[in-house]
Amino acid sequence: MSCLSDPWRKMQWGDKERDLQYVKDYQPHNEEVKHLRILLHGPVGAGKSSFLNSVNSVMQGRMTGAALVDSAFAGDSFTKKYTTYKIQKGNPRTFYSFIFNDIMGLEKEANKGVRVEDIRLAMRGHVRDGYEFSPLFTLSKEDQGYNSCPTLDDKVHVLVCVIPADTVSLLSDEVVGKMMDIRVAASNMGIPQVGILTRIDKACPEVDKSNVYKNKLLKKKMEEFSSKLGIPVNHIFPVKNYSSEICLEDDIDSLILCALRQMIDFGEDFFYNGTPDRACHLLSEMQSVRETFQKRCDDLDKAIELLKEDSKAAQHRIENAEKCISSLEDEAGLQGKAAGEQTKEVHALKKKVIDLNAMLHYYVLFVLVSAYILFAGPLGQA
Ligand SMILES: Nc1nc2c(ncn2[C@@H]2O[C@H](COP(=O)(O)OP(=O)(O)OP(=O)(O)O)[C@@H](O)[C@H]2O)c(=O)[nH]1
Ligand SMILES: [Mg+2]
Repeated sequence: MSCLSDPWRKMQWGDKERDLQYVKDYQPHNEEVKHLRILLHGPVGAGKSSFLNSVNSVMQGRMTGAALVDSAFAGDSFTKKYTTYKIQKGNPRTFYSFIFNDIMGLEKEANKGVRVEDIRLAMRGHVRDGYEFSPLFTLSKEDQGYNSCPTLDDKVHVLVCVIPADTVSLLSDEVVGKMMDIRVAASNMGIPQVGILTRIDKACPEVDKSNVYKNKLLKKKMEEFSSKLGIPVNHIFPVKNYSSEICLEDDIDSLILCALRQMIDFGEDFFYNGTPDRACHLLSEMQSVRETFQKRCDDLDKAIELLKEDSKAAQHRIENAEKCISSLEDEAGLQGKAAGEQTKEVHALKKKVIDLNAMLHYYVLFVLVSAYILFAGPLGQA
């Protein structure tokens, strides 16, 4: 494809050092935050991890590879965890004032790739560093990876939509739909958005990296990106990530630094864009307080339900015990009656024995008297 005689976007080429100094000196103009948080999102294999490696390399002045990149693209997202990348400033314990969050890529199928709801939670600061995304389940409040009280520092301050130039035309409606949902959520939270068009060398192998804005095909790709996702063309930046190179190149660095500088400037709008963003921030704070409150109420409801079940079970046991007692009482009553009858019988028997004894005494007396009469009379006469 032919080139334009004049670039369609003005860039001050060769001013790489100025942009580098700008991003190196950057400090957020808000005392509540230590750093500006930039979240990268986009389809699987778009070059998200490669972009943050490229930024790291430019800032360090040497090739680096902190984020793992998939060199043999196998279909599923290579990045699985929510990972924060800080860029070292010289000595190992000091870092630049902007940080990146890399996430799992988006996929066409509903149960594959990162879930839109998880990205919403990440933007609100609810996802802890190291959380492993599940394509099937959204991060829940009970999960260890859930940060229930995010600070302004934990929230995302600028959202970067990463699209590969060589496949922008092939983006499925489903992936575009997911990205639109994420964009709408970010807009509602007052998060500024930037787009980067990666893999420009793949889409236009003949592109002159020292003046990408003269390339007609690339212009068309950026317009396609803009119309598909609704991001204005002047918020989209073409980049070539370090992928096969072994040394830094000025033209590649310039594109990366230009994109990074814009991210920082757009991100600053999150803090200082006046009332709407501040209101959005307060709204998001209120939302998180509401969520915490709702969670407590849910817990209380659960506890009450459990107590109700316990009291039902206790009531049931009491009823059973009462039934047992009454049947025992009935049994005891019957046994008491039987015992009374037996006592009566014993008394009757005793009486009989006494009567028999008395009869026996009379009988013996009678025998003795009779014997005396029979034998004492004749003996006296004799
Ligand atoms: N030629 C070229 N290759 C690139 C560029 N950016 C990324 N790549 C390659 O594209 C492939 C995917 O890049 P990744 O950085 O892993 O993409 P990702 O968006 O992090 O992908 P997931 O983590 O799987 O979602 C890798 O092989 C990279 O080397 C680029 O600008 N030019
Ligand atoms: Mg990745």
